[in-house]
Amino acid sequence: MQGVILSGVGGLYTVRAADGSEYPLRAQSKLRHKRLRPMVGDLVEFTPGRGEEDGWLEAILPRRNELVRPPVANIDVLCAVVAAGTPQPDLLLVDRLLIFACMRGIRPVIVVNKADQDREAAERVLAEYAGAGVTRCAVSAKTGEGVDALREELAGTVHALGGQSGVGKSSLLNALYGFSEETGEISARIERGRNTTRSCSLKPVPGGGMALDTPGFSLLELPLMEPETIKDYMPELVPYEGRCRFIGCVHLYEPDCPAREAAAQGRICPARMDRYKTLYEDMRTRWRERYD
Ligand SMILES: Nc1nc2c(ncn2[C@@H]2O[C@H](COP(=O)(O)OP(=O)(O)OP(=O)(O)O)[C@@H](O)[C@H]2O)c(=O)[nH]1
Ligand SMILES: [Mg+2]
Ligand SMILES: [Zn+2]
Repeated sequence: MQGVILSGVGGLYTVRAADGSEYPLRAQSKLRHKRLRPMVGDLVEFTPGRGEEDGWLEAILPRRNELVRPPVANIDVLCAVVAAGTPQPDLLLVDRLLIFACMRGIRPVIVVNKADQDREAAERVLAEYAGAGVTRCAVSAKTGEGVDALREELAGTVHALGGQSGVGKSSLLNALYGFSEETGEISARIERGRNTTRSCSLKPVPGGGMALDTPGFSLLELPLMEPETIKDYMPELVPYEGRCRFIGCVHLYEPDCPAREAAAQGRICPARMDRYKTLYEDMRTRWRERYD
């Protein structure tokens, strides 16, 4: 039979078959010998057991993508969540999440939550990403505004919410699906942070998709890569490939660069270009120091 791993705790995996039934399974020793570690989100082949623990997980089908923290495979959509009010949006984190999603073949969606707090701020953030080739939603987990549209956008996909602490990721899961995630103020979270489990699970949601149920996905830094490749994951810059005076132009320092011109004229969002520069320079430093 085939199914998807919803969760795994202490070597016992819960696998959901196409008909919605769930099975507790352990990994067959041949998987363990091959050092194949099943992950939440894996599509697997298995033989169900009769009792609680005598079913076996036999094969892991090829992964489309995998995240490390949280450890999960085959994500379709990554929502980069920010707040229109507090905390102040960290758009550099949003940019990192978008680039990361693009690298991994995951569809990014920008969600500006807490639109009830500051509608204009919400619109400003959405406007910055007009050219970024992403779906953009303004929502409020509190009032429910925009929540139906977001649910429709995510229907039928395996999705995860990422973003700073306090932007309302858990509140959104609750508003979208009636989950009962813990939400709260920063102080309470730090208190709890000490023994928060690192595990995550997938929860089937109405509409056929699954949501990643986790404290949240935050990306402190991009995976190490050649700095020149970052531009390939910025949809605003892709059309300029090969149109600059210099081959391999990174659109930051070179003369006769139509992408820079576009940013100067506001056809590419200048603030996003500035953040691209920050990401590029950070990566250049990391790339130079990669063997230290
Ligand atoms: N005004 C307003 N407040 C909200 C909204 N969504 C969440 N909040 C509040 O923001 C705070 C943080 O919400 P959480 O859902 O815990 O945030 P989180 O992103 O899950 O935070 P971490 O779990 O720490 O990553 C809570 O006090 C929520 O009540 C919203 O749409 N509007
Ligand atoms: Mg949370
Ligand atoms: Zn250029």
